[in-house]
Amino acid sequence: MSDDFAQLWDGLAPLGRNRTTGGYRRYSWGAADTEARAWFAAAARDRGLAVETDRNGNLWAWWGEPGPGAVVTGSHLDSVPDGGAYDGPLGVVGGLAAIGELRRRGLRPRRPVAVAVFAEEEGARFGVPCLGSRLSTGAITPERAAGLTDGDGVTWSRAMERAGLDPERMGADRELLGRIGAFVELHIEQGRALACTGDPVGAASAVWPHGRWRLDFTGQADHAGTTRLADRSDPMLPFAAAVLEARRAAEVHGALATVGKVRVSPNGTNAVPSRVRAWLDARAGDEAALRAVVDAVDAAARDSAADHGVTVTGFLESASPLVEFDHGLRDRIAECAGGGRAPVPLLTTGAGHDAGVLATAVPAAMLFVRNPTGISHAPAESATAADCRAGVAALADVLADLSDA
Ligand code: HGY
Ligand code: MN
Ligand code: MN
Ligand code: MN
Repeated sequence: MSDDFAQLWDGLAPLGRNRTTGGYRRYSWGAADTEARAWFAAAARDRGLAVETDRNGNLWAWWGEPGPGAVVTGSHLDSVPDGGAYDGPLGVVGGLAAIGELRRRGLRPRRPVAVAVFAEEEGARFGVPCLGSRLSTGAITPERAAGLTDGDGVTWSRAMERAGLDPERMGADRELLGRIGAFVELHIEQGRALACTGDPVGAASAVWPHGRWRLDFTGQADHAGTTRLADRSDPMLPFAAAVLEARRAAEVHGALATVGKVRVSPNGTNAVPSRVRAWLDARAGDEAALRAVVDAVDAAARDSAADHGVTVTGFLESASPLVEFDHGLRDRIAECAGGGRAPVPLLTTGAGHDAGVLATAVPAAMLFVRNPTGISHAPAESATAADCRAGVAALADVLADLSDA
């Protein structure tokens, strides 16, 4: 394996990294994301790929005329706040490096091959994850996407316009999806399964059902030093009850529930808040467990709000059903990635991916690269160079196989 991967990696890794925390802050259409997208387009063109931006802001780098039966790989460049280096970029850099590897082997695909970069995969700025791939598959309407806003009230449409795109063109892209014969995303594993089995590479079998709910707790702002406890309508209390119930219910139902984002208004030390806005991220191996956790949190929030004279309103921001990847493609890539030895292990994941969204429209699958600590969505996310190379080599084998190279 040439050190094409290392050279590409060194070009992208510094973009958007926060020097203090070592984490990444690449928010869609922001300066760092724009810089990373420009880096991708230049690196792809340097490799003779034709680069286009689709109607929903996703980037496509084509090897060969875009056409039916295309074999597509890729991932995303945007990050969560202070995200790790590999979540997304490993699949983007890995895709470019895998094409470089096919060329190094003197292989010429008989089908078009492309590397895609999907917009707003983390939903860190506009709240709905996999927004670019959801728009392309019609999983979200352009009307709803257009009105999504970031923390400063900037809409998705406005941000697209500022990036030089026409939001009026947003929407399901059947023509583009019709070209795709198979989509295979390379991604760092966000867990420790491969670290436990000792395999550098694995393949995904399914993505858990998961979703994001917003809870608005509205009370009465008041003075912290003069308002009697009995006279308060403090939204912080039902918020706290909801957070504790999320943890309890998740334990009971073998699920995962997180409240990692909260906005307090007016957010003053000496003021009883008027409003607490919080987001619940819940995930489970099956829909029933997921539903049970969300219902339990909703009930706890409402009961506590009633006790404290607070109103609570819940909004479903995004939901993703259980995704079982295409069995034929899944098994074929697991075999191929095994390189003539045993197929690589199959893993379920609680992490959402563009591959999971695209799976509703085209045959899709995922390859995972070992994550020695399992840590992700944090600056400490890591993967060894050897395992990244093993992932790229496996992806190259898969692309060669699927594109009849
Ligand atoms: O949050 C997730 O599941 C993924 O990292 N977008
Ligand atoms: Mn992520
Ligand atoms: Mn990701
Ligand atoms: Mn993804």
